Amino acid sequence: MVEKITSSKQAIELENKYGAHNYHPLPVVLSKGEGALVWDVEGKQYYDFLSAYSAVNQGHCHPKIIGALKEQAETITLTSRAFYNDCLGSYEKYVTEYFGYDKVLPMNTGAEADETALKLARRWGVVKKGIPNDEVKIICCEGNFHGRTITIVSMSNDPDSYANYGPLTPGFIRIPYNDIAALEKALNEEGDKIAGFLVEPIQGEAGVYVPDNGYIKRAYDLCKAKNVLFIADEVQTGIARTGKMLACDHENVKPDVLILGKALSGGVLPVSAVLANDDIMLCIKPGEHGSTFGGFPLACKVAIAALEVVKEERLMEKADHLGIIFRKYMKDIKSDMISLVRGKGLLNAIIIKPKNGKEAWDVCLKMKELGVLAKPTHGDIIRFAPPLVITEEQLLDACKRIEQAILSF
Ligand code: IF1
Repeated sequence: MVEKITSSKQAIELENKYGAHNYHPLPVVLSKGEGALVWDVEGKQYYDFLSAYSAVNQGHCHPKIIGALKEQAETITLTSRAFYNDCLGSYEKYVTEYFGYDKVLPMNTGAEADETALKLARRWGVVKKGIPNDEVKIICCEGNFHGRTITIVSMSNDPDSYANYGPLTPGFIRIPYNDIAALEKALNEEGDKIAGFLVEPIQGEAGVYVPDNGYIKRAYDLCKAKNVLFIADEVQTGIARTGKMLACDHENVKPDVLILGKALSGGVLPVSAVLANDDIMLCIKPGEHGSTFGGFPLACKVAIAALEVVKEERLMEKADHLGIIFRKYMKDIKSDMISLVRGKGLLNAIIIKPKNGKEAWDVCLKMKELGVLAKPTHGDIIRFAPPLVITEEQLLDACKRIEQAILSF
């Protein structure tokens, strides 16, 4: 029997009883969304300041994206890649022109796209750079978050991600983030064996950790000098979130391998992608990689609509403009609980100094009460990333509520 949900309490109890306990959500049960707003089962309205970890940049249930979904859903949804379909080619042309690459490899989740990029880099390392198979290395960063598969958690230094999931995948060199000297050292020591450097231009999970100006560009240049692929995980930072189309655009760096996910579908379907030029992408040949759903007709139509919305509604400019307003507002709040405000565009975080035993989690509960949803991370950081379609008026109203929550302690 399918139970009908009539209260938040009931929904939470069901999830607790029948779902794996791999999450610890804020106690709010959402049942509807529109633009920057969401509503819970009881009908209470909130500003969504998480946007499903930046997947819903275009806003909840964007009519254009949902329109594309509906129309395609009634035509054909999935063909597999055993046959051609009449959506994939147009999408591939659109997305490669949009981001300026020769080719795209479509996948579904961010983790799959990261896995794909790792496979592609290893393959390129063997085939093009001449590294012996089984000796290829990839550099990653401390504090990284690239997803949850075994190979990806093998890069992580967060025990929550990797502990007791062994044996882990070898072949990674982990260096401190935002540390050019460490990258240079690793490249000098083992450059001949290194195929790629995988990096988030801003570290999301690490608490919206923004590297020093120039880090990305200098890292890119170092990679070029050693014939190492610069691989950018823009799953969270890409698609207008930080005020540019890609976070790498802030430093005019064009990654050799670009990883996108989340907002590529506006949060409507799991749609991810790896983009690269022919020299790299054609290292993978028929039968050597893929996925049942990757590039399915529904995803293609939804992703095109989602990318069109970003340009039509000038979401880059909006994120840039509103981000400046948001950070200034947060910095001006007179509370010793806010020890730092950081971010770019509408990907921001504040660091909370606990007060009277109250920490970031308590602040989030109070904000929830006052109609703003955000999630704490690492105990003392709150991430703020509303849908980019939020209006200035809505943003200021939300800022007031955030201020009120913080001042209540
Ligand atoms: C969860 C964090 C955010 C990502 C980057 C790949 C992926 C992600 C840069 C994988 C996913 C998520 C997943 C989500 C929590 C979340 C997150 F706090 F854990 F780190 F956003 F900040 N690359 N990020 O941020 O994408 O396979 O999930 O589609 O619940 O695990 P995915």
